[in-house]
Amino acid sequence: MPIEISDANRKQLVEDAQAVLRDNDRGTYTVPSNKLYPYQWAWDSAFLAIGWSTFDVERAVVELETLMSGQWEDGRIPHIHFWKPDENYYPGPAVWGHQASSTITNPAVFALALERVLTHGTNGAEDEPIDAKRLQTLSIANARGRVVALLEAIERFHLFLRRERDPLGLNCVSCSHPWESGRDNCVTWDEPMAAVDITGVDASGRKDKDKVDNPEQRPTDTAYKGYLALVEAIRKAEFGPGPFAVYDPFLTTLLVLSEQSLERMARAVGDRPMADRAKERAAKVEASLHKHLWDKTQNAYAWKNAKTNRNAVYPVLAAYFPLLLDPPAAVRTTLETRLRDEHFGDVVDFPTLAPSSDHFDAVCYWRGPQWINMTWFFRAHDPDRVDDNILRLVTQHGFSEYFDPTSGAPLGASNFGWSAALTLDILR
Ligand code: 2M8
Repeated sequence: MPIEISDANRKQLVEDAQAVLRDNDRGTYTVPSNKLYPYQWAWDSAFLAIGWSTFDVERAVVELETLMSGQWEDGRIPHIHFWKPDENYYPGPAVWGHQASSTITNPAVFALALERVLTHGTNGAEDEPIDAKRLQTLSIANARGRVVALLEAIERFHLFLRRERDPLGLNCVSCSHPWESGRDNCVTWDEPMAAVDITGVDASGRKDKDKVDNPEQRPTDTAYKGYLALVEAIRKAEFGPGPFAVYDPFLTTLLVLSEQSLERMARAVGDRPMADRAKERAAKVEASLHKHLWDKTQNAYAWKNAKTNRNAVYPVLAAYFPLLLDPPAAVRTTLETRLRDEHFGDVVDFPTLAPSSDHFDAVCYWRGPQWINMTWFFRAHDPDRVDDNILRLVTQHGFSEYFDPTSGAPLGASNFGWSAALTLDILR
């Protein structure tokens, strides 16, 4: 039975979600959680901007502008901006070897977010592409100039990914650290991380484990040693990619979707050359995803370790993101069937790892729990199911960071930014 929410409860939910954003607001950026993550995180801010735009479009645009103001010369958008020193998070600037920001990046979701902000800011329907006429109704000062500046920054970032995250020239996206993918301790990284030397690495500075109800909800110390070893290797490589490079169908899909968004927005602001460039890149990356990361023998999209050239497939939700594009018909059928069989549950759908996997862990971070941002993407595929799942979780358990997919129980931080922000998007 789909969840039914009365008008009064709906109104309350909107007020509660807006309150989370206000609580986590630091003026020009929003932290994911006051308790666990006291800085600006890149892909969190993209989702947060979407949330803000449902009730304050100016604030939404400022969120993205702050994010882009810390973009590096090479186009990189760091995954964390350390705008104000804060002792409550580890690793901080001293470990990264960079005062202003971390030195790695995050999934390409910024064009998608900006497009959604513009849709909300111009009162557009969900599926109505943004165009020049509608853009004129965006009620912020100097709207066109500000949108153009954001588009240019986003294009520089897309070019950074093409230049710095494609070591084998496959036209797909790899990541140089599990944190770049946002899916920190996902099983897709177990094998490549096992090759990272963690001898002598000290993870005792961790602050995260004490901030959750049960440390088992967080990655292990061994995993953290690996993350810190890579941070150090990247620092030694003068912030070049370091020793870890794994092609990821999830990151590659997000780049295609973002290039498609960039194309539509570039057309709306009248920049045809940018729109044409984005269109060409989107087509090229999508064709390469289906060609290079679809593993015919294993009948699934694969993670390709660029260091060993080995493909590996995993029963993770991230493997189904190509469904949001235009895969060959037979591939689509295979994926749809498997998604239904392995990721639709009795209590909660869209766990990050199939419960049938030997590695499934119902409470440990990215190794099974349901994450609202991951689920939200599947609105393009199955909106009723997604909305029902998310609204059920947040009405019953609050805006938690993640949820136990076997019970719906809340995990990690409470009052978590993107959980509230994407609920606002759905309720709009
Ligand atoms: C988590 O990652 C950070 C490291 O970047 C951490 O665990 O300290 C992930 O869930 C990531 O996807 C998210 O962006 C970040 C902040 O919410 O937390």
